[in-house]
Amino acid sequence: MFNRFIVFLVTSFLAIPALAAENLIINTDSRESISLNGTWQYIVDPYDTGFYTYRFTERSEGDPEAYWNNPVTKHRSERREHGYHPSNSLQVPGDWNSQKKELTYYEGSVWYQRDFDLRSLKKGERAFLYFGAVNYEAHVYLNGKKLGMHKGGFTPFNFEIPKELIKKEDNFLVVKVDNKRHPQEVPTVNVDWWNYGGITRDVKVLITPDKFIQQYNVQLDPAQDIAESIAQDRFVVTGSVDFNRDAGKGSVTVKIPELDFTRDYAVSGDRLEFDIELADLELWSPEDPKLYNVELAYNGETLSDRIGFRKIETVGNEIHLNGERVFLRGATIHEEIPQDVRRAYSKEDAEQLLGWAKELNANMLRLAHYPHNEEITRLADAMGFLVWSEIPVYWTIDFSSDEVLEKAKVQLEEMITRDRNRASIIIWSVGNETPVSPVRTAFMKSLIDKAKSLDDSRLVSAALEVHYNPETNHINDPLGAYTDIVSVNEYLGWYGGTPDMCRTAQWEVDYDKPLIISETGAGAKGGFHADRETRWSEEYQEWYYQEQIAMFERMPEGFSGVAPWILVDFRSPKRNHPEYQEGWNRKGIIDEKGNKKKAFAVLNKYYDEMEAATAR
Ligand code: GCB
Repeated sequence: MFNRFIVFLVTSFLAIPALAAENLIINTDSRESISLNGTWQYIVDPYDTGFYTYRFTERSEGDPEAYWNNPVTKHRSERREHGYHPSNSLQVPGDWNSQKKELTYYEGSVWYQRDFDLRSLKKGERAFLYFGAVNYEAHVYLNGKKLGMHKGGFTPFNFEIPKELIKKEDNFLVVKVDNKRHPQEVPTVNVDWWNYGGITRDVKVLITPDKFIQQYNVQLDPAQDIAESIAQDRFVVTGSVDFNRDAGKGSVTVKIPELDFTRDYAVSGDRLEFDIELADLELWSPEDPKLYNVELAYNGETLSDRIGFRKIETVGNEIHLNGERVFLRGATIHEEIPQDVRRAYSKEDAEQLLGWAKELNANMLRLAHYPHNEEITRLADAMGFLVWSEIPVYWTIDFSSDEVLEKAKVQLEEMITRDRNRASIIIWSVGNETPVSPVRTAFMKSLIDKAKSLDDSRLVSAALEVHYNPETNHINDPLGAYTDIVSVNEYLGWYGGTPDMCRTAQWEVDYDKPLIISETGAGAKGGFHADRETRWSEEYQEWYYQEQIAMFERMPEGFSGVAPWILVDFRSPKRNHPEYQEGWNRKGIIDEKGNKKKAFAVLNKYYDEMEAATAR
């Protein structure tokens, strides 16, 4: 952590633009901040004219034609070929595709601009520009200077604003956003979802003390034997706090008011670790999603968070939550609001999506196929969902490239760092349906090792593929040797044959680990009714799930959950049947207008039965 910070200090001192993302500041809602959400102005720049000269070299800082500059025209004879204007405006957060008809299909660069005022900083205070997410590549400029660049469309990042750059009024902020897909990026060019571009999540200026808590992790100590803890009513909560720099002298006060816990910890160096012994702790679970206020006070700043305490582990081929076996009644979602055809970003959006999952009686969410916004993971904590959170290592990434691996690791670290205090998250997924080869397996193992080194308190998985065989469907992807749970996507009856094939299907797993079906699904156009053998009818999809559910009875012993693909229809440019798809992946059990298809009731009934059968 310290090294990256030093790199930034040195580079800013030498006035070289710092291009490495800085260490992430977490729990930004709890800090002093100024929201930069709202109306921004924009320029669409498909040729990157604002970035490159006509010789295709990056423009220099003061170049009046660079779109991060806004030169004042002093005389009418002066030539100007760009400018920001209120008639070209976009709302932030939000994707551009849903806001401007002419940008629906656009993939390329858009320059975003807005002004903001900032109160003068007191001695020792610092200011940071924080972005919840920008898809995909963001170059950030303030008052004509580059602050930094970030790649990765679904994770947060921040840049410190050098003091000498800050003005009280009219700070000129420009972000170049580029969502072009590339073979060497994560995800790569080929995905089954809409590539929404833009500043898709919150933007804010954070004001912090000179020395502050940058990250922390407070959770039930994963090492304790939970059955013993419950029997003895003696729980250990373990905490770590990372400061932005060497803390020098001082102390952190940790409070959990509801448990009457307050203690001061003397600090030195850039990290503090502590253990707290507690009795009368109510554990977090889907049935009782108990959250405690946890406060960390340091150097004049108090961070407060809502934290649940629970233990997740595998025991043989079972998944155990708080010492008891749990069956995952899943719902998979994309971060999309179907009726508006846009990215989800707000609390209300999260309530819509998670509300549907609750109606289904799901207890688990698979957040596909990239880290979702913090409103979703925080609401999952509050509503009691177990969560699978994933990085977009999807299908055919360039597994032979160290650079691509590095990019995936950055996203993995940003995902884990932001959300490691969320009790709901039980599984970090390092990818989806990656094609089997030694180089792929080495790449994925390296991600698993990284996830474990960052967080050894959760399970790590990846959605694997299975190839159908009339004799047995053999789950033998070598990656299964390294994941904690074996997760497979299976579409028997949709991509392979018709649903009745489930009746004779046999399943065999090479690993003595919990097995979950991380996807299963069939397409149906909402409102289209026919006999059950007619593809795209609601009756076909209903039949598909009836046969699947009957088959689940015969799954191998460690069968521990299922996540139907998908809760609601979602936009995908790959889905071009003119009558039934029209640019939508129709595997939702809810259609794009929010109507439940017939299959919804089938799954709902199955979940009610599973809940009764596995009541804890
Ligand atoms: C899959 C993918 C998912 C697709 C789905 C489909 O296996 O993981 O991203 O959208 O199949 O509908 O084909």
